[in-house]
Amino acid sequence: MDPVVLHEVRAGGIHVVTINRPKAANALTIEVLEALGAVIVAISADVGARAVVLTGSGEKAFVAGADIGEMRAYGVIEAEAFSRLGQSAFDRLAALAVPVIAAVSGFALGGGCELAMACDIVLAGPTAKFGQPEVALGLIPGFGGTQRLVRRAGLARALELCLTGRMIDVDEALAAGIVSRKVDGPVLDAAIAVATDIASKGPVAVRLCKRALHENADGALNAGLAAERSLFATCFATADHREGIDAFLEKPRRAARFTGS
Ligand code: CO8
Repeated sequence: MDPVVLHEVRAGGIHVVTINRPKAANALTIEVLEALGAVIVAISADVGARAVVLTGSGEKAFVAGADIGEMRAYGVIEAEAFSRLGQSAFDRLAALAVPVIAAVSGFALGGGCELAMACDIVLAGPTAKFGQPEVALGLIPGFGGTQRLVRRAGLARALELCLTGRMIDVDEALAAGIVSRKVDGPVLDAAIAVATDIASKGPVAVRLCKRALHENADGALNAGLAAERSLFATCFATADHREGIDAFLEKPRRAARFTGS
């Protein structure tokens, strides 16, 4: 049996993670969520990690949601445990120190839309379709959709999408703030290119920048500005900041050689 989650570490500290159940539109089972959790732990332990690309196998789907067949047997207790498992995997993905880039082709529905929204950057191709169709199954989103969609797309759009279960195309998802950028060529290649670009920047600065954007995202402006100030100042304790500034100021200007220190 093929592993349900593939994990490959490419040159330059780029981790590529693929949800690998193409015959079931990459639907999320307990096994997938546990395997994803284990991969996230491995990435967290890699000090050389620079960025993560997350995608689904095949062209049909990024992830078409939680596995509906598996959920059929659930009672209230099993459903709560399943929701907790998915939320915790997605929270840990979002909390990785390095940026996570979703490469979305095809369906990103239910848990798939929720998974994409747990990523820092969402790249999507022309076939991408997003939605929270759970109400059609007599359910509600359970892997963070009611919370992350509001934060990304605003309450009015989130209510309309969750209450109708309507599927939207990539252009509407881009306008809603679910997608960061639409790409016309192969989405995985585009995501690797973004990861490679990020990997060429100051590694400590990239991590601190991600933290500054996420930290206090829901809180008061003053607390967010204080966190930003402190993280900004921390950059000045790195050798990389001096290298970045020197490389810019040198004549002729040169590319910085960051060491992550
Ligand atoms: N679960 C299990 N299998 C699925 C899923 C899914 N979510 N989506 C697709 N598949 C399977 C199909 O059953 C089919 O398998 P088979 O060939 O063996 O019959 C195969 O993938 C291909 O799918 P289709 O034949 O249906 O392909 P279509 O092109 O006709 O349609 C769609 C593709 C539109 C993606 C359609 O399959 C669909 O609507 N899928 C369901 C989408 C959905 O409702 N997702 C939300 C699920 S609920 C959820 O994610 C809640 C998350 C939180 C849960 C926590 C609560 C406890």
